[in-house]
Amino acid sequence: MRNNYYPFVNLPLPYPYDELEPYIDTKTMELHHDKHLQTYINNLNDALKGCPELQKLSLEQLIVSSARLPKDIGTKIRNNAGGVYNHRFFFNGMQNPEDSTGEPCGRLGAEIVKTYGSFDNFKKEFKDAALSVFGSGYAWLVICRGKLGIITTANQNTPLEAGMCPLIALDVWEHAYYLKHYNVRAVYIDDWFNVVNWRMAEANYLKFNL
Ligand code: MN3
Repeated sequence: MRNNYYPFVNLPLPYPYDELEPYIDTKTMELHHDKHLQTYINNLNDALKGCPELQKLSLEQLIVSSARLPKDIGTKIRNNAGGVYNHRFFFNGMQNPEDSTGEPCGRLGAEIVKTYGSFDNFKKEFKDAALSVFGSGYAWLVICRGKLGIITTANQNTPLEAGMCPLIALDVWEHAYYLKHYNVRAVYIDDWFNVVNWRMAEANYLKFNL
């Protein structure tokens, strides 16, 4: 089930809350999924409640068309549809550290080495980008005009609005790490690399890069 249309429901995580231990703690996952994501879902449904025309649009269509909507509802839809899309993408892009390949594989793995020189250098550039987000936002590995790129987005903005195809997302809002790491975002980023689902990233890459 993808639940890509109104009314949106909070799909369960694709793994148990404690699946990402010891790198991402159970309590953070419970709050992040059941409270933070749930709030975006509720607010998005609330914004769409009286708008039958907009209810026909998919989550992605809502995001890319939000800029053309009247400012008050456009902003509400952009922020909350983005919050739903970004969190689903982030959660789906992680897995049990025992199952993670630890580094990118297949054609994506080869393309990362070609673009960044080595996986270690990619990690360094991605971490620098994630640390550079001022306030709340995300770091992403994307395809932009046929090439790999590392970008950041503020708040709940998405790469979709800029016409980019996301492969991997890292949520760097403080609620993603504060319980375990307090204010130390750098260690959270290091920990996150242990639970990246590179097979999912590869599947995203193949889907967008045929
Ligand atoms: Mn979050």
